[in-house]
Amino acid sequence: MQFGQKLPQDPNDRVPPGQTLTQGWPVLHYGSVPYYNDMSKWDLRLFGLVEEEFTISYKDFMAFPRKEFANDIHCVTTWSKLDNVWEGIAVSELMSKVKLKPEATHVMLHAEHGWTTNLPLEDFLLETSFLGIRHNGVLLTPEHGAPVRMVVPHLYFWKSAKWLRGIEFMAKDKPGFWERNGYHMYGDPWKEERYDFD
Ligand SMILES: Nc1nc2c(c(=O)[nH]1)N[C@H]1C(S)=C(S)[C@@H](COP(=O)(O)O)O[C@H]1N2
Ligand SMILES: [Mo]
Repeated sequence: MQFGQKLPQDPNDRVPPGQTLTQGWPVLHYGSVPYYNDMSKWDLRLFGLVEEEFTISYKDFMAFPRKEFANDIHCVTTWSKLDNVWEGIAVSELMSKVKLKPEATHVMLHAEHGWTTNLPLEDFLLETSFLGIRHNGVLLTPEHGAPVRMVVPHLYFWKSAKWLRGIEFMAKDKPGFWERNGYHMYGDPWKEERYDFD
């Protein structure tokens, strides 16, 4: 078991300001859930500021080595869920397939149906960020992002794109879907970086 985040002993120290604990796992997203019936049409694309684009098939993606990750997740709508145990693919595993151009500083995650979210490259590359496949022993359901979702537990959970299909490397920060609609560009739950309406 790898504890990526350093989780304090006292559960109260694990709940950011303005958050309330939930035992369940709410489903939240914009638009409809994609249900896949032909995985030969699925791929994951690494593009933008890379020396050579890399597209991986479902079969090859699922053959990547997996690891266990444990974390707490914090949704901007104020629920937090502690002690999640995931099986996923380390970002470093994926990144061993591409060479980044030196100008790359930010990442745009592209999900099914064109939904996007942005984050700094540094945050994407953290050892605690990963591509999640199983949650608490169960394969991700379509509602929670199957076959694979991004998990970036140190930021509000909207940065954890469900139904991930592409990772774009960029030379500057650009707003994704919710960020264009008033959500914070970074989204640190400990600083309550929820919305940024100006
Ligand atoms: N593709 C996609 N991913 C998404 C979203 C979305 O609308 N589309 N919503 C985000 C938001 S706002 C949250 S809180 C989490 C919710 O994940 P869950 O439904 O598994 O709890 O997914 C995030 N990832
Ligand atoms: Mo959210």
